[in-house]
Amino acid sequence: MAMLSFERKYRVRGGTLLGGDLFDFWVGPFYVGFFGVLTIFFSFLGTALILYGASQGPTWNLWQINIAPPDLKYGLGLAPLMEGGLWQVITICAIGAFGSWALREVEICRKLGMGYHVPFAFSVAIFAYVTLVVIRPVLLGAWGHGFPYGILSHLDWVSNVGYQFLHFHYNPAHMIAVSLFFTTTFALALHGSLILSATNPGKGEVVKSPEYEDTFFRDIIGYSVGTLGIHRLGLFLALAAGFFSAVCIVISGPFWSRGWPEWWGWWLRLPIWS
Ligand code: UQ2
Repeated sequence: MAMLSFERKYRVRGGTLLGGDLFDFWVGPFYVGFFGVLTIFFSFLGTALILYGASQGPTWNLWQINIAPPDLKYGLGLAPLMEGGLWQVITICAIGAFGSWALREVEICRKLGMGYHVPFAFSVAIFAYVTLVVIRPVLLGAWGHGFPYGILSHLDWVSNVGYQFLHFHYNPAHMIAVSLFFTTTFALALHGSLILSATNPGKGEVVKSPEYEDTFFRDIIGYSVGTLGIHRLGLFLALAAGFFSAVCIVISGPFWSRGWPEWWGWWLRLPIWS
């Protein structure tokens, strides 16, 4: 594998959290590390178990393959392998793989003396997943509340859980999460188009400086958030979207068990209307 001219310079020893120098090496372009080994272990085991589960199921149709969580009757206990136990072990593998990947990112950040923004951002995505398959099921008292691993089956789960609360769009945290997702795409559209407009000039034209980017937005709306600011804003919006997604599902059941439209009763009962 070809090495980029600057790559060798950054292949420094140390920064590891675990394993010392033992796994402190690269394979081709990839840093390994203790958590690289752990990521490989959990991903291979988890994938093998998914394939085994599929082989015991009724179909090889990619859309219909399903690894279901245990029945509610098993509560927070272990279930037999073919009755949700596979789902439990696969969930452990998934969390192990995601967590190891995040810690491998941390080790690379430490090697390079960079901030921990990337592993922090990834951790918010892991948090959203863990909320679905661990935190909420534990709060509700059964692993059976986790979502099934399958393309169509997980869509059915989302639909069923949504209808259980009559109309999920009335969930205030869901409203905030959706708004943040849209605002994220809006911010990236603004940023991506602005950068291309400045740095991808036509033939014979010169690349424009960030001052042009600032000036465009000051001309049109009187304000520029700045070249660093737009990236802070983007990270904030995206992480807040993931965070409120986790909030909107964890409050559904553990903290509110009626229809979400009913939650707005407090608004209708405000004394100012009478
Ligand atoms: C900006 C700026 C950038 C940008 C963008 C803006 C030079 C290259 C997109 C404009 C963004 C603003 C005004 C914030 C909009 C607010 C929300 C909530 C979407 O000023 O600095 O850097 O890419």
